Amino acid sequence: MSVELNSKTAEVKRDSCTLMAPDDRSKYGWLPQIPVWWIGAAAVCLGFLLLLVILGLVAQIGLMECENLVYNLTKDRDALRDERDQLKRNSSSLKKELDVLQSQYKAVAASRDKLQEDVRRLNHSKTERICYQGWIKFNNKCYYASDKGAAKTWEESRKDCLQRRADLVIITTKDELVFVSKFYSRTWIGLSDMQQENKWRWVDGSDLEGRGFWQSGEPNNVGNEDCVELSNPNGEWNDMPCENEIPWMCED
Ligand SMILES: [Ca+2]
Ligand SMILES: [Ca+2]
Ligand SMILES: [Ca+2]
Repeated sequence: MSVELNSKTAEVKRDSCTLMAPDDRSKYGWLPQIPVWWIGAAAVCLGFLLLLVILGLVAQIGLMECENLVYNLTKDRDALRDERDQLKRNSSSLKKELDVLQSQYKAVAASRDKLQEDVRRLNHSKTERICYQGWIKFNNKCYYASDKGAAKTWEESRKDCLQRRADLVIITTKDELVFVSKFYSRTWIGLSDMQQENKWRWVDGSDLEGRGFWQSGEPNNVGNEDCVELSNPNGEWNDMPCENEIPWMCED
């Protein structure tokens, strides 16, 4: 259909409006009439294709990311394996070092034990007393018993001991009492109350502690008895005049 428009009269000449036959349409360049449903279907297809393309792209990107992830994981796994192998090697090396250290420790401990034993022996030999000739050793102390037949006052007896760089014996134990009593039936010991009556003091200046080993009824100070003898049969003590002359015993 064509329409002629007169601009002057603004009228449309209906006569000029004629319908063209279908065969004439191609002659004038007209496209065939496209059904609406076909356009819709094409749009749906295009949309579907577009969706497929997008999905394909997404899948491609996802695949690449997966590949990257697998690559990174494989790399990390290989690194961890290397680290594990290195740790194994380190562990083996440390175990060897530990064995060496344990062996060295045993050797040092054995050496220490030997040294301790040597020190013990040295200390023992250092403290072990050696007595002069003529002296008797008892409980690591040295004793000198006066010569047979010799007898002196208490003061002279003490003087003899001092000249021997010793002093009259000090009895501190029952064992020592028994040991000293074996030599003579009567023996001066280093105990007296000559400075103060009934205050018994040893020659080293110490006071008599405890009850001592007095015979029954002693000390009785009969006739001013200020010096102590040890007398048999059981070696117990008796005070008697210091001027009496009997054997004596020195202790160093
Ligand atoms: Ca003693
Ligand atoms: Ca007395
Ligand atoms: Ca007496």
